[in-house]
Amino acid sequence: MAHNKVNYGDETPIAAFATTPGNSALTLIRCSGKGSIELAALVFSPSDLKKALGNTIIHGWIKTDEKIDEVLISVFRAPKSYTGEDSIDICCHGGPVAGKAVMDVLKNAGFREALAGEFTFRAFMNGKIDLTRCEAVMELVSAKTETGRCRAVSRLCGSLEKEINEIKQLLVQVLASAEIYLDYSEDEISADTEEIEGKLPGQDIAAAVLSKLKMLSASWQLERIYQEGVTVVIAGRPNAGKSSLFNSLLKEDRSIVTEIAGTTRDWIEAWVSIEGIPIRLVDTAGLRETSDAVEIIGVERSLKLLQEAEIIIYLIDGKNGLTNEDTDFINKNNTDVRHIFIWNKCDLAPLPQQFPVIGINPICVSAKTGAGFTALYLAITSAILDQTNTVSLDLSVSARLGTLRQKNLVDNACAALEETLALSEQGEPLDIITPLIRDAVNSLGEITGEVSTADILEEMFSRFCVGK
Ligand SMILES: Nc1nc2c(ncn2[C@@H]2O[C@H](COP(=O)(O)OP(=O)(O)OP(=O)(O)O)[C@@H](O)[C@H]2O)c(=O)[nH]1
Ligand SMILES: [Mg+2]
Repeated sequence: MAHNKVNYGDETPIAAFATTPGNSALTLIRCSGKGSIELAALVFSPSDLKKALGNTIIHGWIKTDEKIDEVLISVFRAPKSYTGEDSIDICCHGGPVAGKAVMDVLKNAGFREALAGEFTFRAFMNGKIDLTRCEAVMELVSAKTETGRCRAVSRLCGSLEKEINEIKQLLVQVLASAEIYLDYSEDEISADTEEIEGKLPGQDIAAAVLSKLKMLSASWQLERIYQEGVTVVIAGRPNAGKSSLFNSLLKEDRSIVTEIAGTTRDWIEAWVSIEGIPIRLVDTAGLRETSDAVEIIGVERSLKLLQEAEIIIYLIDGKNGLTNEDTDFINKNNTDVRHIFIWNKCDLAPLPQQFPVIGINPICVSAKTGAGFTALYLAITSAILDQTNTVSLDLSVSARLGTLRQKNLVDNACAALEETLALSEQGEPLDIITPLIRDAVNSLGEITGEVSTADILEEMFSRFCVGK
C-alpha cells in the first residue's frame, strides 16, 4: 500500500485541540484552511455559520443526527486570522469527553488532524509572521518563568526580527558595493578602482556587523538557561536538612521531613524560579555508608544525580557540626565550581568563626526560618553565570536569540564574515570574497525565513506542539 505522508504546505481544512484535554471548564478546538467555515457549517446548527462575518462569535450546537455539544464559534475570515486563512475556534465544554466527541464529528466531516505547528506554519507561509516570531510563539507556550515569558514576548513583538533585518541591511550594502566592483571588466579598472584593490569596500561595516553578531550569538547562553533551566541537586549527610531546604525553596511541604536520619530514599524533584531562572530542584537521600538495602539504592541514586547536576548545594548539619564525611566531600569537590556549601540550622548553631576546612566559606542558612536565603539565591545565580561565562544577567543588547537554530545561523554568518575579513586583509580578490558575504546574508535571511527550504521548515515546525 502506498504510504501517503501528509505534508505541510497544503490548504486543506485542519483541526486540532488548542487546549490539553482533561478536567477543565472549556476545551478549545482550532480549525483553519480553505473552506473550513463551510465544512464546519455542515455539522453546526443554526445554519448561519456560513454567512457569519469575520471576527464574530456564533452560538449553537455541533450536531450530526443528534446534538453533540453546545459551543461558541469564533469566526475569522482570510486574511484577518492567525493563519491568514479562513479559520474558526470552537469553544466546547471541557472534560475528557465533550471535546473529543466534537473532534470526531469534525474529522468525519472532512477536517484533517493538524500536524505539529501547522497553524503557525501556515501563518508564516501566508506572510503573517516571520520565523523568529513563529519560534517566539513556541517559546511563550513553553516559558517556565515570568522572565522567560517576558523574553519570548519581546521576540514575539519582533525585537529579533528587527535587529536581524537591520544587520542584514548593512551587510547587503557591503555585498552590493563589492558586486559593483566585480562587475568591472579588467580593462575598465581605472586608477580609482585600483585604489580599493586589496581592500573590501565597506570593510569597516563588515567588521561592525561581525561584532554585533557576536554579541547576539553570546546572548543565547543566558536565553537557553531561561528556557531550559538548570538542574540543582541538594546533597549532604542524612538529617542535614536537605528536604527542609527543598520545601522552603519550593514554598510547599512536598518532601517528608523528620528527625530520623535516612528519611528520604527516593529522590524528589520540582521546578522553582530563582531570579527568573527555571530551576529543576532535586532532593536526595542523605549520603552515608549504610547496610539498609533500600537506603543503599537511595545513596547510589544520589551519587548519580550529583554527576548530572549543574549546581550542587551541599548541606552541613550545623547542629551536628562538621563530620569527617563532610570534610572529605568538601576537600574532594572544593575546586569544582558547581558546588555551593551551606551551613544549615544556623538558628541553632552559628558558623564557627574559623571554619575548619581552609579556603571554604559556607553560606549560613536556616532551612527552618529562611535566614540566609538572599545570600543563597545570589550564590545560585552567580554559580550559574560562572559556569556559562556570562558576565552579567543581562547583556546590553537590543535583541536576544531565542533558539539554537537562530544561534547556529548567527554563528554561520560570523564564520563567513571572519573569513571575509581575513581574506580581505590578505588582499585576496573580490570574486573569492563576495560569495562569503552572500553566505552571511543568506544565513541571516534564514533566521527570519526570508531564505528557506521545505526541509528546513518541516524540520523546524515538526518540533512545535500540535494545535499551535
Ligand atoms: N532548627 C532547625 N532544624 C532544622 C533545620 N533544617 C532541618 N531541620 C530539622 O532537621 C531534621 C532533619 O531534616 P530533614 O529536612 O528531614 O533532613 P534531610 O537532610 O532531608 O534528612 P534525610 O532525608 O534523612 O537525609 C528535621 O527534624 C528538621 O525539622 C533548620 O534550619 N533549623
Ligand atoms: Mg530528606
